[in-house]
Amino acid sequence: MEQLRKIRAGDVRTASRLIRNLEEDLPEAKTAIMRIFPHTGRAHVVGITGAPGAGKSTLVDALIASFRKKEKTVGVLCVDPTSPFTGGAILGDRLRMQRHAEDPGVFIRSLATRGALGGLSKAVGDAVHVMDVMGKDLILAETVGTGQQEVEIINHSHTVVVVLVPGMGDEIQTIKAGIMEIADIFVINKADRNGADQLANELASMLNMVPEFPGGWRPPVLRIGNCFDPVPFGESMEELSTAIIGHHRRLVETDLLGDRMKRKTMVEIHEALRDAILEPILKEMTQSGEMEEIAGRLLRKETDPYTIAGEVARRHLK
Ligand SMILES: Nc1nc2c(ncn2[C@@H]2O[C@H](COP(=O)(O)OP(=O)(O)OP(=O)(O)O)[C@@H](O)[C@H]2O)c(=O)[nH]1
Ligand SMILES: [Mg+2]
Repeated sequence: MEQLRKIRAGDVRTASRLIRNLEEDLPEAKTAIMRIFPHTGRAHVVGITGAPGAGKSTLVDALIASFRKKEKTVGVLCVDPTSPFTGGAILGDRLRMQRHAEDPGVFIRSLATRGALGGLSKAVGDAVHVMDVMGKDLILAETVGTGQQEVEIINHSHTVVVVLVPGMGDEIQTIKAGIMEIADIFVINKADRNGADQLANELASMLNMVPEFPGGWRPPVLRIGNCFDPVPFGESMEELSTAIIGHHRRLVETDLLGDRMKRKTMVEIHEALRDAILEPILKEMTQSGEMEEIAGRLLRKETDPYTIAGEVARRHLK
């Protein structure tokens, strides 16, 4: 209870410790989230995704400044699902964003887990709850965009910003593979480069094929030029932060916020079920050596994955 009180009062050390425990998947972290959960739901959660090096962290850093000017408090989660070896990049982000560290209206944490893929998305959802209860108006979650797992992470957000850069041929393919459907705002970053027009055209023709946008929100395509060109870059940041706030307003005005909340909750319940049901079974099967034995049987084609899954389900589910 003391912990909840401190977090609600915005205590950085208590919140940081809890987020670290979430990362480690400690049982006491789960208990803390159970207490916190009823007090969540106030913050506007913004997912920012895009290819490695697209400039996400640079944008997040500039967005913090822009939202602070609008007198909003900000939480930032830098999520690294790719590998345990890229910790250095996250460290770099933290250093860069350090200029905001003295500001009590800003709280920045990075997140990575060694464990199962689903574990990271779960930790992100829970860390968002912590920042929400701290009273942050906006929570920006940066994650590298690649595939399914990343979509799960991004589904913890109300607003999804997809960052693209010109001259990466496979970009559009990536978007088509699932991120397109969940993008609320497109950013063409480094738009001073060749290929920005072509990318904008491709996006426009893709959006033109959508018959109807939920809530009448057609995702805007914002072009953001060189971050080292401060004046136009600053203006673009204004535009982006205004678009983000505008999207949230639209969610509230239409019934879409309820849909997003539901999407968020569904992801959470799936993750909690996986944690409660699937993970213990996998752990037991691994520790007993059964998994190893199954792998052998599968390799020798003595059985198939569906038969195995059926047997395991019959054993564990009544
Ligand atoms: N020329 C130019 N370089 C940029 C711009 N924005 C970012 N960069 C550079 O691009 C590199 C990657 O930027 P980040 O902001 O770290 O990109 P990111 O998407 O967060 O990268 P990851 O988190 O590693 O996926 C850095 O060296 C930035 O300085 C831009 O507008 N113009
Ligand atoms: Mg980054």
